[in-house]
Amino acid sequence: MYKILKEEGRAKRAELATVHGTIQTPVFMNVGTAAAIKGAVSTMDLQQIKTQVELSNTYHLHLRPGDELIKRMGGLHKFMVWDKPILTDSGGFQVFSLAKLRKIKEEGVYFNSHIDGRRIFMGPEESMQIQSNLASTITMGFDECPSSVADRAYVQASVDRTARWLLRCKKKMTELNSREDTINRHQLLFGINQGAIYSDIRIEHAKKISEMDLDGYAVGGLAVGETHEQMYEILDEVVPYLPRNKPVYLMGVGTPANILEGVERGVDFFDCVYPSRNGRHGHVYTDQGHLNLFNAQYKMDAAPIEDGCQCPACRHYSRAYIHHLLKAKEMLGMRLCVLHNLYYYNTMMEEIRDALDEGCFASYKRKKLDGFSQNS
Ligand code: PRF
Ligand code: ZN
Repeated sequence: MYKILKEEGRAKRAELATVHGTIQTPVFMNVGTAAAIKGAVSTMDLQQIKTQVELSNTYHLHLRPGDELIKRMGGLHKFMVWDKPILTDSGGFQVFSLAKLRKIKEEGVYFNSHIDGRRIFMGPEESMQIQSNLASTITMGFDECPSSVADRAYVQASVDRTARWLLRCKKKMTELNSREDTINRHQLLFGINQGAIYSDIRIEHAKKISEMDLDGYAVGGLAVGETHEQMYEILDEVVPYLPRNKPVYLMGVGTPANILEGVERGVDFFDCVYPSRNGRHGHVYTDQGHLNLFNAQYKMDAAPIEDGCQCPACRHYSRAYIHHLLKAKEMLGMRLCVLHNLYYYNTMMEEIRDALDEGCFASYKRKKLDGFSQNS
């Protein structure tokens, strides 16, 4: 059950009740593609850094270790020891970004695994079966994410097929949820809007999928090469055509500034590899913009990454120590940066929710953006 608690313009403060607990939105989901947050971050750590939802990928877990193995191990929650919500992406996007020799047909996609090259088929039914085996909290519809430079005719044909695929996903999910041997029989299904930068195609698709009465709706196909301004424009145009009384998820986005702009436009859910990927490269986020701890200027800096930050890195360690760890290629250096970054994102989402609760999101957003521009 999704409930809007407060609104400010189009921005929503809401909650989504699931079998794995209630998600407070707006929320940033922490990306653990192959059932692990990269940077040696465990699910025990996630409990310390305000993570509400972990995100894993159908494509990766199907290839390795295999979703049937995970089902036999009791499902993804038990396997990775995480009892809060998990969202699984459908595999659509990863097939298109990682797999080799793809062939798209009406029935689904034939591709070669990026791990061992073996030929695999995945269509809407397969994606739902895999996500049901994983027993995640929220599943995503199987979609094609056309390139941001694809021509209009290609995008139209692709989006029409993605809409047909979504109907097949819904039918299959309904069947799986009614089976005795399904681990999580309350799996939710979110549909994904596509249409590249063609707003009329996106709006038509948004209307069509809104009628399918799904548990939530995602805007996919953004942050794939278009400018930030184009992305904001598309959100301005498309979000009003998605049901207001359902959660909205902006896939693979983004920077702290992108998230603030997304919230303003009515987005509830976000996910992105930036905090973990950048952390592994010594890039850390602060309210004054980002720092690169590899930089020699931090060699003797006794301050924490960010003054007042209560994350496991800042509570104990100096910039100088983390700089040393990074230079010495000690894994702990990466780990501390990733923990700080995820804590930073999760804390920003908490501040956003508090600001919405108090009706001062607009001024919070302005202040936060002003801070970022000091040092970036
Ligand atoms: N589709 C799916 N997953 C995604 C995307 C998409 O378009 C994106 C686009 N930014 C990220 N992850 N299924
Ligand atoms: Zn910190």
